[in-house]
Amino acid sequence: MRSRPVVTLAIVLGLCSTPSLVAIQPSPDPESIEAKTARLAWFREAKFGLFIHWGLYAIPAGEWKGRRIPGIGEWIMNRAKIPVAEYELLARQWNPVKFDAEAWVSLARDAGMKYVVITSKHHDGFALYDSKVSRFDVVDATPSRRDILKELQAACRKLGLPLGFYYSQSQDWHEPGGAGNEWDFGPDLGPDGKERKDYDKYLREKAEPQVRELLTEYGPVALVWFDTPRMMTPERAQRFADLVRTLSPKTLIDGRLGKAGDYVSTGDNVVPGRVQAEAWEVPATINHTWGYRKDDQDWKSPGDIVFKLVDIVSKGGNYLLNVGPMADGVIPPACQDALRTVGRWLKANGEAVYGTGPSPWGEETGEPSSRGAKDLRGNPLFLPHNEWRVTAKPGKLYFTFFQEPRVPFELPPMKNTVKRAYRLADGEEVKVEVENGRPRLVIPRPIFDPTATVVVVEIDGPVVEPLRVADRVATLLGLFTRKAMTAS
Ligand code: H79
Repeated sequence: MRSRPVVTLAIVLGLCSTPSLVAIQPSPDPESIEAKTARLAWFREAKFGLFIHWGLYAIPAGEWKGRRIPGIGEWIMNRAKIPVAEYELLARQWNPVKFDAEAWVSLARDAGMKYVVITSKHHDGFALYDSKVSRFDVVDATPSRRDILKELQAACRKLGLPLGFYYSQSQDWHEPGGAGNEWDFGPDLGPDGKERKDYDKYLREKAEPQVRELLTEYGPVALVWFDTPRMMTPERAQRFADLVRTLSPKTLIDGRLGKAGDYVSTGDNVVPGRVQAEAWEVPATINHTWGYRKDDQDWKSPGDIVFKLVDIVSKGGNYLLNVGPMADGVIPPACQDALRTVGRWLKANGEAVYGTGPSPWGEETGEPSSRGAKDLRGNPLFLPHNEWRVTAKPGKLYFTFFQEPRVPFELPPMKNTVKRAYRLADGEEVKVEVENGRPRLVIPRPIFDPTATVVVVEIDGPVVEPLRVADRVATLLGLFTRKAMTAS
């Protein structure tokens, strides 16, 4: 049974745009389940994290030699087929004079985010810290010489936010043995599918020692965020897992190592349709790129971000929302504004998010198309419903409305009785009427906060006891019988 949620997740996602991205793996050995649950406790509470993609690619910012290079900004070396020797020269221009680690972490805190994950090394191979096993890093190769991760680690410690590191374990376009750079070093695989590079040499001499450095010198490391596990056999993935587990047993492993981690990572920007029991996380962009691109200022609105956060949390997941700082070290101001607005909403309504459990129902998130329509990948088309979501804590349900209900809002079926209901942001009582045995909320119009209004419903008993169809029929029959009896 334990593997089912993961399978369902994969089916609902209908993924495969980035085939390697979701770990569809059997659950880990039983001996580790307790340890895993304990490791995951903070992560399951946190719900909302800040992802940061920063590196040399912030300098060209989507443009190379006067040409606009389409696609995600951190892929520019690949998309423009920039030779290593030329890309390396960018390091000489790296001088982020406005970088202020505390400003970044304060932004995360103000946005209501509870953890930070930054690219320690992306596919381009450039490390944002002083690595002893490579000179292609922010201290050895740049005039700035500031150790970005050291400064961030100090800021996160000071402000009390856990810090995790993205690490591209497979792709490293700077190294002849790393995966992905086929323009300088030829194809990773031959026509026979056999590996043609000394990939294990790269793993042994760069990737594994760098992960070791991060875990030992930049700890405590909240999590390691591996990505795109090309050529990651279970044995190779296990070597990384062993490093993490032995050097830092509390550190979480994401879902893209190449074997099951502590939680499932969905595809980039992919939100599953339904509640998932397993811990999971959506990595997502705030515009359309991870690394900064000067031509992408299309920031998601605060309302959109709040919806996505509550939607994800009501399905049991975490939202890891990315920003791409500019080369001078500043996070684009418009994107900061959107995040701070989300933070103000969370200040009043965070009780409906942090530490909550998912929806006790789940049918509210949408339904398969009744006409049997298929999506682009041939999977049954899922039609989401986006009017409201619900999260839960013992004895309490948090209904978040993203638009004004058109009629009094009938609570989903449950055996529990409703004790009272009130608005979360200001504590104002919300009237509960009972009609045909079903309680409904009478929500004053116009709705309090058109972005998202939370109504807390207190129930008897700690958890919702769902009312099955048979129970509902019985209730209705009971009512009819009573009515008939009083009428006669
Ligand atoms: O770090 C971010 C991305 O750089 C990384 N994962 C997130 C968290 C990622 N690596 N690979 N992918 C995402 C899939 C990449 C797909 C594409 Fe492309 C890159 C589409 C366009 C550029 C590869 C190159 C496929 C077409 C061109």
